[in-house]
Amino acid sequence: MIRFDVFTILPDVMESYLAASMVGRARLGGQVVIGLHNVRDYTHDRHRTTDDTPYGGGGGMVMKPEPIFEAVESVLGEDFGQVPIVLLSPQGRVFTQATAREWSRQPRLALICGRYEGVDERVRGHLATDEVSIGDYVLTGGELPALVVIDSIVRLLPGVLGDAGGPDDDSHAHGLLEYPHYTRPPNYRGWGIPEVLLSGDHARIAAWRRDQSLLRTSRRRPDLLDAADLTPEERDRLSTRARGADEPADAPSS
Ligand code: JD8
Repeated sequence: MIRFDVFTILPDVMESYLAASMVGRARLGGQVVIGLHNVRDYTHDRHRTTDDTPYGGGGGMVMKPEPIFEAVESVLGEDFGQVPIVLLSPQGRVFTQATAREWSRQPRLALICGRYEGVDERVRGHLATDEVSIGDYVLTGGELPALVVIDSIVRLLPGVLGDAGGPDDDSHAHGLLEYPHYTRPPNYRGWGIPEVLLSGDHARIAAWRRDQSLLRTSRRRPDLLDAADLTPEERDRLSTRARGADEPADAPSS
């Protein structure tokens, strides 16, 4: 079981996604508990103010430190100091599958979502223990990044994905892109499927899939190959193999 505590001024927006997705099922199954905490509930003024103008001037608003500190300290209680407190921010290190795997072994994680121009720097310096970004593009706040982090961790938990062919089978598990997938019909608008997939020869199918993963990765994401889990033979083959177009699809099967 893992517990997430999310600090946001938009808990309702997050709840609608978290209720509907596979994360929703994991919550019903008791593998995940998600506490959504409205930072506004931790303000003390009549207007429940969560943001203010920046010192030094300039445009935009900055999220005030007090409601965020008080919310996190109050919710984490005795666990404060033990739990990673993650700030979602474009300035963080990029969140990867390796981070998802590490955090999936934690019993509890706190996620702070800013809005506007971001949070007062003291949140970053004196409350957050980690700062991550989900990628190099600009969003309007940390809520979508927090959902991304939660989703990527929840699907790694035992018993969440249901059947076999789970997390180990997919893209990034070995550091390679996925092989092509096909389902019925075998001929759609004249486009067939690779004959090998109809052969019933499981060794040949596994070899074809591995080969497709390697070829795809070397064509589309050669940057992944350094860290990928490859045999010396596979590395040797890739270095000598022409990195041409993906092999053309096999002839239609019918
Ligand atoms: C948190 C406020 C908006 C960002 C002024 C636009 C993560 N990969 C990512 N992209 N964007 C975010 C992100 C954006 C956020 C906040 C995360 C809080 N904003 C700000 C800086 C410029 N506005 C993110 N993780």
